[in-house]
Amino acid sequence: MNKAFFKIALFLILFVGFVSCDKDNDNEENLLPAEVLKENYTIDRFKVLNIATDLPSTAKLTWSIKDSIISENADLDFISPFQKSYPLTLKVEVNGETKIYNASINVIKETGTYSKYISNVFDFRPAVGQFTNEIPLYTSGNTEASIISAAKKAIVGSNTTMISLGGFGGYVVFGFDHTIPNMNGRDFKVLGNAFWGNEANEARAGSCEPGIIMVAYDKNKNGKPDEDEWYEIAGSEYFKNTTTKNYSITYFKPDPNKLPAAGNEFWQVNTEYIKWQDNAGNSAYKSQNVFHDQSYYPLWIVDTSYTLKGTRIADNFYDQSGEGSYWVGKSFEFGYADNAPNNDEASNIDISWAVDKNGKYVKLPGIDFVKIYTAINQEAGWLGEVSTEVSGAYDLHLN
Ligand SMILES: [Ca+2]
Ligand SMILES: [Ca+2]
Ligand SMILES: [Ca+2]
Repeated sequence: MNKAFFKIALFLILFVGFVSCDKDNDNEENLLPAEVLKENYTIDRFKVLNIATDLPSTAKLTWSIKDSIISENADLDFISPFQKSYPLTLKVEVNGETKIYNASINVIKETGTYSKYISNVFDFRPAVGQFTNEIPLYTSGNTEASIISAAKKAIVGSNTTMISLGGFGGYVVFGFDHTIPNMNGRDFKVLGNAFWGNEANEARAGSCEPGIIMVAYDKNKNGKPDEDEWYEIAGSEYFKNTTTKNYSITYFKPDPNKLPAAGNEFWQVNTEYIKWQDNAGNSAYKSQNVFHDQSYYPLWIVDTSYTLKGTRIADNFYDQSGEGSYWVGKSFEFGYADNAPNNDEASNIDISWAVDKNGKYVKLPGIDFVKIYTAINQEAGWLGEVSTEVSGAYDLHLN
């Protein structure tokens, strides 16, 4: 062994180390390309810009506008209500290596004019109810399509009237002419006819008939809500054990010739009017009151029964008078339709409350469609069934 040997050995170790180190660098150069983003993106206000990347699955992505992280997904869904230019930064980390990419997103004014209100009604199927066939009005020969178009006349635009969804499960599906962006805080308002009762007796109670709100983002851009695009807004009752998920109820068409007569006094309800049955093994009758003598079963539905389903929340009405004369419905804290007066913050909804079927929060860039259905299966004495009313909705970000 001599000095020369050691020198060669040392040289070899250093050389091999250098080569392997250089090889690592080469690999990482291959993992992270020089270009990932375009220099500029252009998108209309209230439209979602999708920027897809094709990076190794082990890469950690951080999308930012200035100092705010806006996403950590592989793809970015960007939307803004403002006509503005945004400096976009994408940080990519993989195998301890970090690379920064920059781009600019130009949000431009759309051509044409958006409406902040509902622009279309896709579906309407009320449950059995005292306003069914009245709001909107059924006339002889009407089909499901004509009733949906009557519902559309009622709640599209700013000049709206009301539709009633009847008892549990009755629903309406509507949409907007743009995507309502999911910004910080609440994003849209649902209009109903809730009002407070005597606040000296009880605050935040009165005529509150909560409806579940579902939202959909038109991810596949086909202009309609698809089954896999729906998410439920998890209102204040969603995670409570008094709430029943996947509840379903079947209503049976009554034989008009075999009905007991209703009374003449306002509290005399016909308690054996329309039979219903739920998926928990309960069965009973919906009652008919003296104020409404039209059929409570939707007359355009030819089937002798129909089933409605969804999340059911606990009964919220009780008889405050103790003698059946004054029924009051308590308002829930947040996240429901027709649950608080239209000027109350509780009628405003945050898209960030949306959850998937397993109750896991989802991050939607915005929403294009809303479905509302009655969340309660309760008869409130002479007031009749608890039924959600909808008289419109609007985007809180569009002025
Ligand atoms: Ca929001
Ligand atoms: Ca769709
Ligand atoms: Ca109502």
